[in-house]
Amino acid sequence: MAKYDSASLRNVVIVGHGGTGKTSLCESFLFLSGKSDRPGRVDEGSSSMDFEPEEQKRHISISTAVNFFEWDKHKINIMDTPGDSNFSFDTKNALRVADCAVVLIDAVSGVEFQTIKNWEYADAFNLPRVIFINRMDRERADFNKSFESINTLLGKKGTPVFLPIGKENALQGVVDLIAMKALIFDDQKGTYQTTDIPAELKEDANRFRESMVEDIAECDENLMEQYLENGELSDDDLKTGLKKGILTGSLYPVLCGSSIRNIGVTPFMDFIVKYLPSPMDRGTVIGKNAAGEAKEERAPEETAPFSALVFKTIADPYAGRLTIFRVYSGTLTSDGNFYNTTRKVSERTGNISYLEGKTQKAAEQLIPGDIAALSKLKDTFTGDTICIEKAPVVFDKIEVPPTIISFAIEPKSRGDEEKIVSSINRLTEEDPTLSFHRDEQTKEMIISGMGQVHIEVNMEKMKRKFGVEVNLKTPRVPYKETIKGKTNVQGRYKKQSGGRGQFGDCWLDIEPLPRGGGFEFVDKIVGGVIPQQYRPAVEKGIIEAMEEGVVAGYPFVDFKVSLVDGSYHTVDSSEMAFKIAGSMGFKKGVMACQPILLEPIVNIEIEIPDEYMGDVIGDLNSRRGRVLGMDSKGANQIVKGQVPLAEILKYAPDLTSMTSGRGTFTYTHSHYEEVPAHLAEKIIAESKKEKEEE
Ligand SMILES: Nc1nc2c(ncn2[C@@H]2O[C@H](COP(=O)(O)OP(=O)(O)OP(=O)(O)O)[C@@H](O)[C@H]2O)c(=O)[nH]1
Ligand SMILES: [Mg+2]
Repeated sequence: MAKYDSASLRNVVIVGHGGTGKTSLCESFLFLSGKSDRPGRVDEGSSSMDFEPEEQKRHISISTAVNFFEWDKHKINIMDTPGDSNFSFDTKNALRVADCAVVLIDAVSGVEFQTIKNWEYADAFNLPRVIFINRMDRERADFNKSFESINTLLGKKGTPVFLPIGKENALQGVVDLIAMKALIFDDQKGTYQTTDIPAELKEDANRFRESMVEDIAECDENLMEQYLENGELSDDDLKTGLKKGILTGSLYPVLCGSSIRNIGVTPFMDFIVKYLPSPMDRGTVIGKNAAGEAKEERAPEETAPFSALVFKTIADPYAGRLTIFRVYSGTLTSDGNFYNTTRKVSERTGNISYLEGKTQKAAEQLIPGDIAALSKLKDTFTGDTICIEKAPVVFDKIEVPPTIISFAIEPKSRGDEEKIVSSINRLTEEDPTLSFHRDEQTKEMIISGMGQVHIEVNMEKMKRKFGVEVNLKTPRVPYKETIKGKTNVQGRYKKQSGGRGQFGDCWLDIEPLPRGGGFEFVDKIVGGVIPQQYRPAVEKGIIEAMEEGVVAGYPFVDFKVSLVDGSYHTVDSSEMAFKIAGSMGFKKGVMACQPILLEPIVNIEIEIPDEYMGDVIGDLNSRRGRVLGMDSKGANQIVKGQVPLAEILKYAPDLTSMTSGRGTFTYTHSHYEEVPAHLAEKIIAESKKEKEEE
């Protein structure tokens, strides 16, 4: 491999809605640059970028794959991201470390919702972008319509620099509006002939060329002056203006082609080299110092202290952990140490490699801006900043989003519980959006994540990598029980059998506490009607009994018990006897206090485009939810409300179908409320049935 400097490096992330051809475009790059001898096919499971079995089975990408190719004396690092929103965390991390994004749009569907989301993420990083309208060879491909959707749905004016020649099956090539030439592709190998623009496209080409020149001129005052004077720009000015416009985000060039047929791809590779920014063009980045102030500057120079951000981790049960990072400054050699500022630990560097899809290629020394991997690190994970200890810096990482769906998992084989815990820990190393806990109340093992597909994919991975199989179930709702009324009740336990008997007797005042009040016990015994040593036993008895309430066996909360009176026997009384008396008093007493079921209520925030407001609010009402407020965020609306947890266990897929995938939501536990009577009956009946089955 040739040696490169930072100016001849490109870090390109490929994003777009699912199925727009991102992986196929990467395959085309690899094939046309000579890196692979035939283009891998997603549909045949032969793609080197979709190499995980879970990807090959579904024919979608579920994880960012990193590779590189060499083109025209440049090294182009490519990051092929998943289009599915279940795996957005990976996509965001790749956007975070890239120097530019290729945004893919399908020529039939135009801009789709996940493309809008990715566009918004890219906005947050001020990432230069180029748009590629792909799949121009498909039936009903429509360049103009797709181009217009950029304006209407992304709210940005795209600047065409390629126009298609022909479409659908008759797609022949592209008009290059910079050279004002037609590129006709006569085989599937990416080679083309340069000809004059066909007569029937001349008018369009002239019109689009003019608007392209105008857009470029608008990026720079000097260019604008020249343009106004001459009505054109010189070739050099046009090219430097285009590059600058892309870098500053004032211009979004639009190209087109077909990744499967390798049409328009080779000139796109030329375009990447000529016009997309290098790490040098992107310049100095700013990180935080030890005090958390954003003051540490790092330039993409070899002499600068080494700094890099980890944006992905691959956990392989055999090869160990692979930690993938992007260098921001300085270099790293394999024979030293580095410092992890996020976790404040030093680690040995070990082997450095470049990623080539599934495999790696050894790398000796890294240049500023490069993307590479370290193997078998112990303490370094996604989001960590690594650097040299003498020049610490912390770069902002992508925060792990809150999970939105949970399942209870049950091992298929008995005794696999422990293996599940250790396997999931390994999976979460690779994917921190997966989370696991054991519910204290329901005793279930709960796995949570970003969507059903996300959980399913991870359970498949667990089976493949660690040999553990599980069943997924809807998790139980952690209902609780409480009382609405008061009572004064006696708990009396008396047993006489031959020798020493058992005797405990207590009088309890039972009353409700406000929601969230928990349990309170007050000892109001005066004098010695129950000796001091037995009174705590009454409380213990109640605490044990309240674990399983009288309504449907759920834990009892929000009530107060005062021990007000009682009696004892000098021989027969014992702690045990008073414990039983307390428990008996509790059970009898709460039955007389209108016991009820409580259910968890969550705070929910739903982000949706305006047009879905009516549907989403109507649906929330039908789930017994209430809207508490609304807000706007960019072009979207945010609905804030509260809803019973039981009603949103499967909200993620429902919201997706209600909003064509454009809605997102988060929720957090808020408080408990009484379950409406008609629903309580059902819950009680179900719990009874379960008990009988046990
Ligand atoms: N006709 C046509 N089909 C294409 C083209 N590019 C990709 N496809 C097909 O479109 C489907 C999706 O392609 P992928 O490359 O997997 O798309 P992707 O954007 O990587 O999809 P995700 O990874 O799921 O987000 C596959 O069936 C491809 O064969 C193209 O240029 N023309
Ligand atoms: Mg893909």
